[in-house]
Amino acid sequence: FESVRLYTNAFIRQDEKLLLGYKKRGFGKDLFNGFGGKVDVGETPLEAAIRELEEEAGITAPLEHCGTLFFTSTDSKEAAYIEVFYAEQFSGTEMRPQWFAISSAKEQGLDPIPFDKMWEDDRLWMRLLLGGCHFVGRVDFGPDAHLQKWWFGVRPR
Ligand code: 6U4
Ligand code: NA
Ligand code: NA
Repeated sequence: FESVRLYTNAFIRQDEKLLLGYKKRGFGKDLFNGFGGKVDVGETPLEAAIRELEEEAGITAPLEHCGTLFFTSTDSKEAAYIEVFYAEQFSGTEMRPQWFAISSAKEQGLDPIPFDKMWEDDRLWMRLLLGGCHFVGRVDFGPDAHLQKWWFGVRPR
């Protein structure tokens, strides 16, 4: 890669439910994901995470930093450095966001987390996030955004 771009990604959990949004355009189109985007000049990752959560989901939440991811891709000269945040409460209205069941036991008839409609790496680290770990990971993507290699380090939160 020739350059690195800094992003945020924020996940809201309530008991056994996880809030995700369906991306309608741009990078990651047609995938479910947490809420986030590019960190603007003069912003900290936490400030950007709070702003993007407001812009994309219409909610505010006491976000806590829970991990760091680094992605490279053979399809791009730009690597992605993503600060991941989570919260267990939020306020505000929800519109595009959708709840999914965390445990295999389906909660209130919700669908399970749609890993087949998410970035391929999410299944690697979501269990760390939901399991209470602080994590750092690097994922290298090959052609067509398929996983090639990954490395993860974890510690308790
Ligand atoms: P614009 O429209 O330029 O303002 P912005 O909302 O700033 O866009 P966007 O939507 O391109 O940025 O951000 C990409 C989002 O996708 C960030 O939340 C990071 C996330 N993301 C990128 N690669 C990912 C991957 N491999 N796995 C993952 N999330 C990824 O889980
Ligand atoms: Na975004
Ligand atoms: Na943005």
